[in-house]
Amino acid sequence: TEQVKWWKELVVYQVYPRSYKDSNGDGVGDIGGLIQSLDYIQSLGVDAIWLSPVYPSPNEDNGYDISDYCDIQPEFGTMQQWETFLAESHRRGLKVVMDIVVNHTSDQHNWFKEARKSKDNPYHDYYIWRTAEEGKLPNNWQSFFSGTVWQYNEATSEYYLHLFAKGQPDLNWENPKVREEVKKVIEFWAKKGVDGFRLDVINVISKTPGLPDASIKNPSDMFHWAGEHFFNGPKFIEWMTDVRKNVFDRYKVFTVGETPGVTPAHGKQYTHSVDGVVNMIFQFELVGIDQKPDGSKFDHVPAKLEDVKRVTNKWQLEIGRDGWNSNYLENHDQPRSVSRYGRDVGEERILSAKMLAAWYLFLKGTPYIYQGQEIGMTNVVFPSIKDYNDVETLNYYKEAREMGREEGDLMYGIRNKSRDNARTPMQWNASNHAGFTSGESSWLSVNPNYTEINVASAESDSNSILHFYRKILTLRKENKVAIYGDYNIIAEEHPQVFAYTRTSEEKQLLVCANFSDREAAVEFGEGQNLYGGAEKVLLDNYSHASPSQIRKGLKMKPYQVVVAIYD
Ligand code: TEU
Ligand code: CA
Repeated sequence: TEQVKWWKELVVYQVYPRSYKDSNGDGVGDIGGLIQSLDYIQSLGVDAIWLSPVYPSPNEDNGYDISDYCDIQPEFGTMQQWETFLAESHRRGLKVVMDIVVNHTSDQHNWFKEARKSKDNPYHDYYIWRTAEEGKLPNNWQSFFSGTVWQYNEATSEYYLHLFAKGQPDLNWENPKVREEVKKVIEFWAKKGVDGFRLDVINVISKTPGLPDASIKNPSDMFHWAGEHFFNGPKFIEWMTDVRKNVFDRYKVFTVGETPGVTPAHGKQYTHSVDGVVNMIFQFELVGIDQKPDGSKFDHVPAKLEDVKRVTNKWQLEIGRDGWNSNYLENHDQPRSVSRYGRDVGEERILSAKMLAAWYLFLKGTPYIYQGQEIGMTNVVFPSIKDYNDVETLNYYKEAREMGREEGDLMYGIRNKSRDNARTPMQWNASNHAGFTSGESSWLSVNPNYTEINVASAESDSNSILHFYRKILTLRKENKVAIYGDYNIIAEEHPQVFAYTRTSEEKQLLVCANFSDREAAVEFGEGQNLYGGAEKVLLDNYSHASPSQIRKGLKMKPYQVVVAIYD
């Protein structure tokens, strides 16, 4: 049976501090505002807070470009305030997960400032340099943020590699000194009592030796293209085993690796209970189903339930007993799930957000809830590209316009997929700027729908998405079958309904979610190994009397979700 582990039982809440709560009126979220919000976070029933980076950064990528790993970004507050945040979280029984971004630093980091001075500078080999013939680039790789991965450095007449923004030079993990520095950084935070680490884009640290050209299959889609030479590279396991053995294993911490470009086989290997390197990973297959096959994520097409089923089912089944999944619908890089997989207007926003919540929170694996997801925050419709902040979005727009792409077509993709959809300020109440800041403005405009979608109105509405999340998290805590039970899909072919069971020796959960805006009749034929025994409906997003005898099948209303338990 499944090994019992504390981090398998966690529900993690992600905070993007810049957008969460501003406590000093400068329009930028900060640690003071986060401390003020801890009672609210605790009230959700979550067990841990994953904090996006709060270290000093020039904010080319809003903190994922770090210029000092062992200090706090002044606009967020001080180290003293961070220590208070940690103590106040622990006092409330909340664990703290820090974001470790060590595939690259900021170009403002001292290491890089030194490295770029000269070829024989002791820090030069902390990064990846290449010379190239006049007018040629060292290779044909494209950055995740558009354009070449090579940036010229006058002082040494070389190019440096950056898989992300120009200001995010990749660290050279082949250099043992870099690996030592990384272990020191993680240990600095582990010693402070941090309970977990989220490892940013960790499976790109090992590149194919020689950095050869990529065979261009699909030039516009970075993920499925040049990744052949940096996703899951040859030394990844060796280097991360060293970090795990010499740091993670020596502290009571858990780890989640952010790993784009992985298959379930990688997932199983990386999270293996004996010789894995992290406890769980974020996979990107489910967030890759709604784009044109020969396009990038901005070439948006609506997600299809058959793909949600195919991908989810595969990951649930193939990670196996020795591995472990994380399950997420949103984060600071993804659009809002009710806009992406449900409907984000009117009554259907409430129904579909609740359906999505129950559907994913009862899957097997550690679930992550992103700030605002619990109140059904939606994508934002900004009038113009000038309203956007995200470097990925702005670089994409610029490059696509230069290539002659049509404005309307681009804005459709950006409105559906820009990371800024997740970064508009948290909507606390219906007062000015949604109660996010007492200042005149915020660094990114508040979604105008904050007047109806906000925490305060959700708290006072017993039928709100917020209360539904709280109920689900309570049910997860009360029913261990939701953590450790085996997953099986049922009625797999149904075109509107995703139904699955979670089964342990003594209990069975049945989760039945209608992903469509139409009524759906679903039958659970024989041989679905459905338990007999007493049936108890635990959850239903339609308030009237729930159906009974669900095990045989049921007639579902649009976006209805029903959860029953059998023992
Ligand atoms: O994201 C890595 C990553 O793959 C995403 O940027 C993804 O490419 C895109 O955003 C969605 O298609 C991590 C961080 O989560 C992201 O915020 C950083 O921008 C990036 O690494 C670089 O640190
Ligand atoms: Ca502030």
